[in-house]
Amino acid sequence: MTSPLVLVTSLPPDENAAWRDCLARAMPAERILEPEAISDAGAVEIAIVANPVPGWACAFPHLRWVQSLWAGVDRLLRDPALPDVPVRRLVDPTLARAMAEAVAAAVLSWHRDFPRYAAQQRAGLWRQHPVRPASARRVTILGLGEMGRASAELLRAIGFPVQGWSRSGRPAGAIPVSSGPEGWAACLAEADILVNLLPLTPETHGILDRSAFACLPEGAALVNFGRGAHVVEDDLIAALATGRLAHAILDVFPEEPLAETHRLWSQPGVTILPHVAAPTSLDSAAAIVAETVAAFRRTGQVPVGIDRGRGY
Ligand code: NDP
Ligand code: OXD
Repeated sequence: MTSPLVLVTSLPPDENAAWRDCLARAMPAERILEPEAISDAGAVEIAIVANPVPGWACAFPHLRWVQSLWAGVDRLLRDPALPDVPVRRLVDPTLARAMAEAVAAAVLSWHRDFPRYAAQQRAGLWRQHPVRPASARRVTILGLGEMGRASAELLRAIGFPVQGWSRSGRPAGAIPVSSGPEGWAACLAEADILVNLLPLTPETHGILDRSAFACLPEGAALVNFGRGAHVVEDDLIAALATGRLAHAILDVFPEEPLAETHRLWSQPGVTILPHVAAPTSLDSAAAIVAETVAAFRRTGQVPVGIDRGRGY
């Protein structure tokens, strides 16, 4: 009999059960158990995780690899007790499509003045503003990975001039890509709307700070769908106060949920979303995990994980 797969999450019990059932349907030949149900923890080789509590892996001394159900693994990697085994993150075209939709919704809502009209509605004000064509609104996407590329392609199809910035500057179809410190200031200077889809790593932590905002054109908008800790909050608020930034649409925060008393809730020029840009689709994620597990069972080869040194 093969060893069980352990499912370790910090999700509410109903969400945890939904994942367990969905994974079990995708892998009928596997036993998928929560940590409490495992009698021989030493036999466990594979862990499937979603925001597990730090230290979780100490109970499983013979893990061979870890599969995250999230695309971003920053929180997982911050756990000092995480063993030195391959960590796989979720790479799922369904997730990338959902992200592209959310990015397009955010960019279009700012581009077509929806926040302004919402404010006018609250004041009972009927006033029309001139419409600018998409072709006259430049969008820069930070991070041209799975999420960034899908988003860039959709925005380009709508008619926005889109460019990207990444670590390697790897070509991304028709999207111009710059990289490194050389490309940084220039791609910000051309960002009427800046979309952040970087992973959170030691290099990108706090990357959206006062000096970054100072490079943007006056009145730019920020869409942060990456991670909250990319943004230096005091610098964001200062940039909104001076008008350098006209608006920020924020889906991610260093502490989630955002505290009820947090100042960002009532900060003028800020739209808050509760981390909903690209929710993981249980069915497609479970199918992807099932394929990886099946390949491991067939070949005995541990799958390749993310680059732990780079942090993504
Ligand atoms: P990928 O790993 O596919 O892409 C990451 C991109 O960021 C790559 O283009 C990479 O460059 C670039 N990058 C990484 N480090 C640097 C750096 N130091 N300087 C410049 N560029 C850098 O990740 P995904 O696209 O799948 O996901 C990105 C992030 O989106 C996740 O880590 C997560 O934080 C967030 N996310 C948010 C969700 C939400 O609902 N809000 C849902 C899912 C993800 P290169 O191409 O050279 O490797
Ligand atoms: C993810 C996320 O990383 O939901 O998958 O943010």
